[in-house]
Amino acid sequence: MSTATAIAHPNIALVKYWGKSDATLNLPETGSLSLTLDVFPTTTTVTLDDALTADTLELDGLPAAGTPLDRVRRFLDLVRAQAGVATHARVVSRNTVPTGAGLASSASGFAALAAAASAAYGLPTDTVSLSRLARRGSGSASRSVLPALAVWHEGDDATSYAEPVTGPEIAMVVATVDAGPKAVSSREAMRRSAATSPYYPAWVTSTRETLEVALEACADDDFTALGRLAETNALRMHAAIQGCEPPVRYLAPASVALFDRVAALRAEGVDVWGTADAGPNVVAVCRPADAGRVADALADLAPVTVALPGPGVRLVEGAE
Ligand code: 2P0
Repeated sequence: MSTATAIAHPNIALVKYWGKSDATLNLPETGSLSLTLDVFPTTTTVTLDDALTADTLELDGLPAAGTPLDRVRRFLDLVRAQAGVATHARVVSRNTVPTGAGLASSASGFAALAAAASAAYGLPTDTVSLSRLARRGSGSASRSVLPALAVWHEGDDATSYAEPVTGPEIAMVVATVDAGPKAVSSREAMRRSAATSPYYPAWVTSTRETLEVALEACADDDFTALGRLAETNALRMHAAIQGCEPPVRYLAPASVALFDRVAALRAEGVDVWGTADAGPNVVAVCRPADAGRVADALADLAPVTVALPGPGVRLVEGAE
């Protein structure tokens, strides 16, 4: 019985992915740039089983149904088609952060699933193949295949994958405002933004420009320029989201308070910038030497976790 286990970590984008050019192939409208973290790993085991008539999914110790199971089954259908193998599988996945908390559990989840499923079904496990495959499960998962800084290219099915980027030393202080599931999924809000937000075309144009400048800042080892671009890009994404009909708003009063605290720290001379994904949690982007001070300054507003650059996805020994 073929089985494989993989571990992947979430990533936080400095230049965000928000919108698709192709929903079936899961191609992004623009490229994006992220940091894979060293916290909150997902461990996933895929075990082929001839006795199964459908794939099963256990998520954090409980049998999963509904959307999570459907997404895993569709993903494994793709893997089976590529591998030419019909056998169904048992998938056991464990997150160290609550699923759907806005901390990119789908990124670590589908990166780990892509690696474990590729190994179990006999598909290639090189980084490009895994990144392309992980993209089909969840766009941001293409970046969690890579360690540390990674750029995920827009393009076509063959060329849209993530690659490593060399850049400045970065730490991230994750401030968890709300660990519960979000009211509107990022997939739905992304679709709604493209379909209804009058700011979406400007978001696409500006993000393409921002990504180019951000990659230059990485090449120049310019933390300050990269941090500033990241905060601007995040607020522009939320502006585009807030143009949706029916309305979507992810930032909460506590999120705004955290952005204000980050700005106050900057006024005190700390090189720190804010970002936020599709939820109320705020991530402070700073130099590693400042991470302790930043964490202390945010801790009365929300529980904080200090993260450093983390590893790419890896296959490990051991079964479920
Ligand atoms: C990002 N997010 O770049 C952006 C910023 C959330 C806000 O990628 O539909 O779960 O599965 O491809 O990857 C979240 O979107 O969306 C995301 P799908 P995904 O990190």
